[in-house]
Amino acid sequence: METTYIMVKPDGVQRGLVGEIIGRFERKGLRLVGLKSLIPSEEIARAHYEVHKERPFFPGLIKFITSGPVVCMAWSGVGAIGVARNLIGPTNGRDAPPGTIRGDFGMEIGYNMIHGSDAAETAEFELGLWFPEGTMDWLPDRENWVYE
Ligand code: D4T
Repeated sequence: METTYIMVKPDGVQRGLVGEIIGRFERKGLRLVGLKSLIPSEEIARAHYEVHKERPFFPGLIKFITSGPVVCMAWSGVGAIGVARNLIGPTNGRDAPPGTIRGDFGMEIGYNMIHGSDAAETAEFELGLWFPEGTMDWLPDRENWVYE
C-alpha cells in the first residue's frame, strides 16, 4: 500500500473541477485518507516547490498556487503514486492523452489543475508538509471488491 499527495490547484478549483477530479480517483478504487481546502501560504508553497526554486517559472508558480483555495488530498492504494500520475497525465495538457485529467481539461503547462507526488520520497515529504496532523487509517468495505 502507498499513499500519495494530490492537490487540486487554484485553476481546478476556480473552474469547478473538484468534484470531477475527486470522482475519478474514487471510481478508480483509491481510498481517500485525507481531505481539506485552504489558501496556501507563501511559506508552504515555497517549501512544496523547493526543487524548482532556481527555475525561471518559480515566482509565477508561487503567485499562482497562493492565489486562491486548493484542495489537499491523500489517496491510498496499491501503487497509488504511479496510479495517480497515470490518472493525471503529463505536465502539459496539450500533450496529455484524452482520458487523463490534464488531457481532458487542460491547455497550459502553468494551468494544469492538479498536482500528484512523483515518487515515494516526495509523497512522504509532501504528506508531512500538507497534512502535519496526519491522515486517516481506515478500510472501506468495498475494498474487498477492488483487490483480489
Ligand atoms: P506537479 O508537480 O504540479 O504535479 O506537476 P508535474 O510533476 O507534472 O510537473 P513539474 O514538477 O515539472 O512542474 C511543477 C509545476 O510547475 C509548473 N510549470 C512547470 C510551469 O509553470 N512551467 C514550466 O515550464 C514547468 C516545467 C507546472 C507544474
